[in-house]
Amino acid sequence: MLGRREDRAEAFVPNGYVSRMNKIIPMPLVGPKQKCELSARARKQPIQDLREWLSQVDRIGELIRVSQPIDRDEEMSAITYLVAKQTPSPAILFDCPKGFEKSPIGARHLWNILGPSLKRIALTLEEPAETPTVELIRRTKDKLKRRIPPREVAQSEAPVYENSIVGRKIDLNQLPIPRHWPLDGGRYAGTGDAVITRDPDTGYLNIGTYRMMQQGKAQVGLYLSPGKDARLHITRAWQAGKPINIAAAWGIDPLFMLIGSQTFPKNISEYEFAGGIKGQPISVVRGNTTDLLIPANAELVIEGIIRPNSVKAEGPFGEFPGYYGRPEAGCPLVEVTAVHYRNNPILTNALMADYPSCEQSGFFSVIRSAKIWDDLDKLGIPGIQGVYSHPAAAGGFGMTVISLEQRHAGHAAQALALAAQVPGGAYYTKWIIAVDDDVDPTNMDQVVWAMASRCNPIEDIDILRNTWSTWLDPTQNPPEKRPYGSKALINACKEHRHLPAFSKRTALRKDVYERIAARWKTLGLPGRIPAVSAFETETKVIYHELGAFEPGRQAGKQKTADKKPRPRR
Ligand SMILES: Cc1cc2nc3c(=O)[nH]c(=O)nc-3n(C[C@H](O)[C@H](O)[C@H](O)COP(=O)(O)O)c2cc1C
Ligand SMILES: [Mn+2]
Repeated sequence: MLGRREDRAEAFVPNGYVSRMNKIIPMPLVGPKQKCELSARARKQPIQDLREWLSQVDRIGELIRVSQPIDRDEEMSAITYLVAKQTPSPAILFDCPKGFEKSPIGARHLWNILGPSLKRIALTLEEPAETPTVELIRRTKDKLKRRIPPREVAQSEAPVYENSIVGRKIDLNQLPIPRHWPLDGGRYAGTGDAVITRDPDTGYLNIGTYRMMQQGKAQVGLYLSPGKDARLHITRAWQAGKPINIAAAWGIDPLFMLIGSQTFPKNISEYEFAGGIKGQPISVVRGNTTDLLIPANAELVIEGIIRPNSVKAEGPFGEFPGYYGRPEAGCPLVEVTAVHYRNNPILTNALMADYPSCEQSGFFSVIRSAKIWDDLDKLGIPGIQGVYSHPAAAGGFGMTVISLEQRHAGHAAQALALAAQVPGGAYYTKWIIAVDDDVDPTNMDQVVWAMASRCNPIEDIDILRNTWSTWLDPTQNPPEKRPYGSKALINACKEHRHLPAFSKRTALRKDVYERIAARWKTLGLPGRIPAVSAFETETKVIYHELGAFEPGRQAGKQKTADKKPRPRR
């Protein structure tokens, strides 16, 4: 479970995070299919589609297949809610949605896709399953700097075109679209999905993960928070009196959900960042009834059109903070023009709930953290040692912790203000906390210790008002006040002004730690020696702000140092 760091046995080592080596999971050679996938993996071939992803997840023992009939209404979500609270918490493939045994499409359902499993999150990001958390965030952050444009393939080469239904033959009732929560306003398709729209101004293709409520045989509603890219595209098209095309992949390689749920620049396609993570272009194929490029290896894709000012009421829906959102009077209405799917397509579902049952919680703690860190890197903010969006904070949206090596006066305050407002971190977040580099941002025990011992609330808390938020924040009341939010910036770093005088923390000597580590087992001590993030050091605090670069001329010492006669040369 993500909240329990001890399960991951990893060390937070400031200035490098060199910790336990990644173990490669041994993979048994069973059957010709796996053999072929193994050799692909040996060539470091990235995962090509959801089915390959599932076989890798199966190999690490994190896939459960339920073959008994399960009701798509509340049962699948209930099982997911409960399994997500277990450790380990496998992904669940429901092979037999109850009542759909004779459906010509034969769709299956995947739930608890990533859930709280850091192993599955790592695999999705093309990293070894055992990669320690901060290292995984750091590697992902670096990969986000690499953009690779998608590669268009012919329709004949695209698995998603195995089957196509267009026009009046479309009947979404043939799909076991599920109801997640008892008071939901309808059934929701494409929760763990990738919605594709083209920006009417620049033509770039956006990928966003947005839920869709079934509204009819060939109609779905699209819920879009203020400021989200598809919403901006639709608004621009409607301002020009034009319809807008849309496609949605409802069964995807989970990487699309990771990328589709982060805030990227509003003029660069998310396909390029997904390619960057894979280290290879994403295969895309042209739509049949739209000019959009859709993921060629998706399980099921719908294409559709949103006509000017066509809206319909939708919701409520059990949302990421763990509360129902309010019903929306008018959500863009998609008329579905085509459905393409692979044989027995697997639909990807994302439950929104309290932690750890919220699908986005676990992976936000990695990809959102990486995105914020990448944004700070781009701005050239030095000394950042780690960034962490805590998964329990409203689906990972609510809190950002940054660990930094304080390098100058005002550095922590600057990092806090920017982390609060960079594109990757601005939406919803209420608590932004800065800690020093000896504090592991992923370890709440350490963060709370820093807040309680290094933060002086009257000095160290600032508030930002009228910030980017959502109608889904239950605390903005009366609801008419929404969708604005506020943010608290909490400086839990040692007070920079008094760094040389700040009380020294108690820490073990490294050589003593190592001596004990060497004898841990023979002393009969339990388990493994715990990792420690700070050791006693002799290093003096260098404090440049007094204008004195010379050794010895530090705060507190200045007077005596000044009195000493200069040595003769
Ligand atoms: C499973 C899941 C479902 C989501 N559903 C919605 C949604 O229905 N509406 C919405 O505005 N954002 C939703 N989000 C959040 C958006 O994906 C996220 O804000 C993202 O930045 C949107 O992409 P964009 O920046 O390209 O607009 C969801 C996120 C996840 C992980
Ligand atoms: Mn976007």
